[in-house]
Amino acid sequence: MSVGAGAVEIIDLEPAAADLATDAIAGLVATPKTLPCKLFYDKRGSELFDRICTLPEYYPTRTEIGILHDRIAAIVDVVGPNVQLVELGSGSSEKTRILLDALRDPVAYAPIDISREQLLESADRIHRAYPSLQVQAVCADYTGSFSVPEPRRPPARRVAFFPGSTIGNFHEREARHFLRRIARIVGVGGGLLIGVDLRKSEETLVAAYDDAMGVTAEFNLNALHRLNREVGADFVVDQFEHRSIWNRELGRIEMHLVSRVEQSVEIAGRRFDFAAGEAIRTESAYKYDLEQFAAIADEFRVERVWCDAERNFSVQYLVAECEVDGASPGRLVGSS
Ligand code: AVJ
Repeated sequence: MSVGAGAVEIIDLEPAAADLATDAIAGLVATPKTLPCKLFYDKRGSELFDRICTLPEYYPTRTEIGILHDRIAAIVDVVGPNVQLVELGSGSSEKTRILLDALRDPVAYAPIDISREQLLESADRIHRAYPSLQVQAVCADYTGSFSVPEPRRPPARRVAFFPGSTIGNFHEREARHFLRRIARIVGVGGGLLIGVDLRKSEETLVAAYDDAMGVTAEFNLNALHRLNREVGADFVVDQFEHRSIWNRELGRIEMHLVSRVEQSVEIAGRRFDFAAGEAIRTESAYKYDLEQFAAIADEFRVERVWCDAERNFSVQYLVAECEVDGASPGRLVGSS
């Protein structure tokens, strides 16, 4: 589907309709019980997430925006002119605008998002703010397989933008695979501008996921409200409480919903029993050292890393390299 000359183009890859009940049940039969973190982002959850981003304890958003603002000259310098900018999960366009305001002659902006409504809204906003920029909205699940359309004007390179430290929500193996897929999508010499949250004191991390105003608790509990609303589950939400813990061994923050009492819950005709104190893990957010992250992004070369003064958060520019059978990337590029 494509709408009128000069308007936003929509490439609809028809992401499979999310089957909430199936995903929830798959997590709840596991030991320990889990629920997928994508459950958070219905309309209410997305609003709560936007509020989280403004909380004093939640340092990642303002720190990343600060780095982007302060280092934008250096960033556009390494990214270069005439790029096709591909955004993975185009939720908040505030970060995108910082880039688009400074990039030299970007060829096209291709936001990729699973939520059609949000995608069209944000693509349209960008189109109105940058009328001469080709906007290629791709409705797809960026964690699945997707392709990026060629822009009208040939780009110097493709650069993916993946802010927010959302990479932290992937387990290590998934993160490795995901980053390899991105490397293939941007191609050798293409780039990835990514926000990566860093290890820091347990106190700071736990507070970022358990704020004093209780917004994160509400965000977490909304997953249960959503299952009640959308698949007719019968969670008594008051009988669960939010918890955020630092798992030192695995290097991740975990959000849990802890059952306050012994109880059972029914979802789509299946019953799940909870012991008093039993937890459902609803999110993992891995926090990396720079070295660790570089090892995971193994088909990229880390070109530049920008941090805030406290080294709480990093914005990194990675360049895709071919890494096949130990052959040197230079030779591979030269011979292909
Ligand atoms: C920005 C989606 C990666 O782990 O920080 C914020 C979401 N969860 N508070 C994060 C989140 C709880 C989040 N991501």
